[in-house]
Amino acid sequence: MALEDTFVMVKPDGVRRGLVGEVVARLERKGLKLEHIRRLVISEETAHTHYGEHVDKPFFAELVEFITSGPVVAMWWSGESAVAVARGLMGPTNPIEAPPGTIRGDYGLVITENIVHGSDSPDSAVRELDIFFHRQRGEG
Ligand code: 3AN
Repeated sequence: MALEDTFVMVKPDGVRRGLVGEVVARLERKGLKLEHIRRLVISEETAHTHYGEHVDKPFFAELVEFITSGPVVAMWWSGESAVAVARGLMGPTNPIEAPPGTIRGDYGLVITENIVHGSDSPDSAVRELDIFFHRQRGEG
Protein backbone atom coordinates (compact mmCIF):
# COMPACT_ATOMS: atom_id res chain seq x y z
CA MET A 1 0.00 0.00 0.00
CA ALA A 2 1.36 3.38 -0.97
CA LEU A 3 -0.70 6.46 -0.30
CA GLU A 4 0.42 9.04 -2.85
CA ASP A 5 -0.28 12.59 -3.96
CA THR A 6 -0.46 13.47 -7.63
CA PHE A 7 -0.95 16.54 -9.80
CA VAL A 8 -3.64 16.46 -12.47
CA MET A 9 -4.51 19.31 -14.80
CA VAL A 10 -7.36 19.79 -17.25
CA LYS A 11 -5.65 21.58 -20.15
CA PRO A 12 -7.15 24.54 -22.06
CA ASP A 13 -8.84 22.28 -24.63
CA GLY A 14 -10.53 20.28 -21.86
CA VAL A 15 -11.75 23.45 -20.15
CA ARG A 16 -12.98 24.96 -23.45
CA ARG A 17 -14.89 21.77 -24.23
CA GLY A 18 -16.55 21.56 -20.82
CA LEU A 19 -14.78 18.36 -19.77
CA VAL A 20 -13.71 19.45 -16.26
CA GLY A 21 -16.65 17.69 -14.59
CA GLU A 22 -16.03 14.54 -16.63
CA VAL A 23 -12.38 14.36 -15.54
CA VAL A 24 -13.22 15.06 -11.89
CA ALA A 25 -16.04 12.49 -11.93
CA ARG A 26 -13.82 9.73 -13.32
CA LEU A 27 -11.08 10.28 -10.73
CA GLU A 28 -13.62 10.53 -7.91
CA ARG A 29 -15.49 7.38 -8.93
CA LYS A 30 -12.21 5.49 -8.99
CA GLY A 31 -11.80 6.40 -5.32
CA LEU A 32 -9.15 9.11 -5.45
CA LYS A 33 -9.60 12.10 -3.16
CA LEU A 34 -9.64 15.69 -4.42
CA GLU A 35 -7.50 17.73 -2.02
CA HIS A 36 -7.26 21.10 -3.82
CA ILE A 37 -8.54 22.57 -7.07
CA ARG A 38 -7.96 25.92 -8.80
CA ARG A 39 -8.62 27.50 -12.16
CA LEU A 40 -5.90 29.70 -13.59
CA VAL A 41 -4.27 30.92 -16.77
CA ILE A 42 -0.68 29.61 -16.84
CA SER A 43 2.01 32.23 -17.42
CA GLU A 44 4.81 31.64 -19.95
CA GLU A 45 7.23 31.43 -17.04
CA THR A 46 5.22 28.73 -15.26
CA ALA A 47 4.81 26.85 -18.55
CA HIS A 48 8.59 26.80 -18.99
CA THR A 49 9.06 25.57 -15.40
CA HIS A 50 6.36 22.91 -15.70
CA TYR A 51 7.51 21.60 -19.09
CA GLY A 52 11.26 22.13 -18.48
CA GLU A 53 12.08 18.52 -19.41
CA HIS A 54 10.74 19.16 -22.96
CA VAL A 55 12.68 22.38 -23.63
CA ASP A 56 14.79 20.78 -26.39
CA LYS A 57 11.90 18.97 -28.09
CA PRO A 58 10.64 20.17 -31.49
CA PHE A 59 7.12 20.57 -30.10
CA PHE A 60 8.13 22.75 -27.09
CA ALA A 61 7.01 26.13 -28.55
CA GLU A 62 3.68 24.66 -29.63
CA LEU A 63 3.23 23.09 -26.21
CA VAL A 64 3.86 26.37 -24.34
CA GLU A 65 1.59 28.33 -26.71
CA PHE A 66 -1.18 25.81 -26.21
CA ILE A 67 -0.93 25.43 -22.43
CA THR A 68 -1.05 29.24 -21.98
CA SER A 69 -3.92 29.70 -24.48
CA GLY A 70 -6.74 29.73 -21.93
CA PRO A 71 -7.69 28.73 -18.42
CA VAL A 72 -6.66 25.35 -17.00
CA VAL A 73 -7.94 23.56 -13.91
CA ALA A 74 -5.13 22.41 -11.63
CA MET A 75 -5.87 19.68 -9.11
CA TRP A 76 -4.18 17.90 -6.25
CA TRP A 77 -5.40 14.32 -5.85
CA SER A 78 -4.43 11.71 -3.26
CA GLY A 79 -5.00 8.00 -2.79
CA GLU A 80 -3.56 4.54 -3.13
CA SER A 81 -0.99 4.55 -5.99
CA ALA A 82 -2.55 7.85 -7.11
CA VAL A 83 0.17 8.63 -9.69
CA ALA A 84 -0.28 5.42 -11.69
CA VAL A 85 -4.02 5.25 -11.13
CA ALA A 86 -4.59 8.78 -12.47
CA ARG A 87 -2.40 8.12 -15.52
CA GLY A 88 -4.24 4.86 -16.16
CA LEU A 89 -7.56 6.70 -16.23
CA MET A 90 -6.07 9.23 -18.70
CA GLY A 91 -4.56 6.70 -21.10
CA PRO A 92 -1.43 7.04 -23.26
CA THR A 93 -0.14 10.54 -24.22
CA ASN A 94 -1.22 10.14 -27.85
CA PRO A 95 -5.04 10.06 -27.95
CA ILE A 96 -4.93 8.01 -31.15
CA GLU A 97 -3.27 5.20 -29.20
CA ALA A 98 -5.42 5.65 -26.09
CA PRO A 99 -8.01 2.89 -25.73
CA PRO A 100 -11.72 3.59 -25.33
CA GLY A 101 -12.61 3.87 -21.66
CA THR A 102 -9.70 6.21 -20.94
CA ILE A 103 -10.16 10.00 -20.88
CA ARG A 104 -7.87 10.57 -23.88
CA GLY A 105 -9.30 7.53 -25.66
CA ASP A 106 -12.86 8.75 -25.26
CA TYR A 107 -12.37 12.50 -25.87
CA GLY A 108 -9.03 13.19 -27.60
CA LEU A 109 -7.73 13.11 -31.15
CA VAL A 110 -4.63 15.36 -31.27
CA ILE A 111 -1.44 14.80 -29.22
CA THR A 112 -0.94 18.44 -28.15
CA GLU A 113 -4.59 18.83 -27.22
CA ASN A 114 -4.84 15.72 -25.11
CA ILE A 115 -7.22 17.16 -22.47
CA VAL A 116 -5.35 16.26 -19.30
CA HIS A 117 -1.93 16.16 -17.71
CA GLY A 118 -0.92 13.83 -14.88
CA SER A 119 2.37 13.54 -13.01
CA ASP A 120 4.48 10.63 -14.29
CA SER A 121 6.13 9.74 -10.94
CA PRO A 122 5.86 10.59 -7.24
CA ASP A 123 8.92 12.87 -7.64
CA SER A 124 7.28 14.72 -10.54
CA ALA A 125 4.13 15.03 -8.44
CA VAL A 126 6.03 16.79 -5.63
CA ARG A 127 7.68 19.14 -8.14
CA GLU A 128 4.43 19.93 -9.96
CA LEU A 129 2.34 20.32 -6.80
CA ASP A 130 4.95 22.80 -5.58
CA ILE A 131 4.55 24.81 -8.80
CA PHE A 132 0.76 25.01 -8.62
CA PHE A 133 -0.08 24.65 -4.89
CA HIS A 134 2.99 25.99 -3.07
CA ARG A 135 0.91 27.91 -0.57
CA GLN A 136 -1.12 24.87 0.42
CA ARG A 137 1.70 22.33 0.86
CA GLY A 138 1.95 21.25 4.47
CA GLU A 139 -1.40 22.81 5.33
CA GLY A 140 -3.24 19.51 4.92
P1 3AN B 1 2.26 13.08 -20.56
O1 3AN B 1 1.44 14.35 -20.50
O2 3AN B 1 1.45 11.89 -21.01
O3 3AN B 1 3.10 12.83 -19.36
P2 3AN B 1 4.71 14.01 -21.81
O4 3AN B 1 5.13 14.54 -20.46
O5 3AN B 1 5.62 13.10 -22.53
O6 3AN B 1 3.28 13.31 -21.77
O7 3AN B 1 4.43 15.26 -22.76
C1 3AN B 1 3.89 16.43 -22.24
C2 3AN B 1 2.94 17.00 -23.26
O8 3AN B 1 3.66 17.33 -24.43
C3 3AN B 1 1.88 16.01 -23.69
N1 3AN B 1 0.75 16.00 -22.81
C4 3AN B 1 1.56 16.47 -25.09
O9 3AN B 1 0.56 17.46 -25.03
C5 3AN B 1 2.85 17.07 -25.56
N2 3AN B 1 3.56 16.17 -26.43
C6 3AN B 1 4.24 15.06 -26.09
N3 3AN B 1 4.78 14.46 -27.16
C7 3AN B 1 4.44 15.24 -28.22
C8 3AN B 1 4.70 15.17 -29.62
N4 3AN B 1 5.41 14.18 -30.15
N5 3AN B 1 4.18 16.15 -30.40
C9 3AN B 1 3.47 17.16 -29.88
N6 3AN B 1 3.18 17.28 -28.56
C10 3AN B 1 3.66 16.33 -27.74
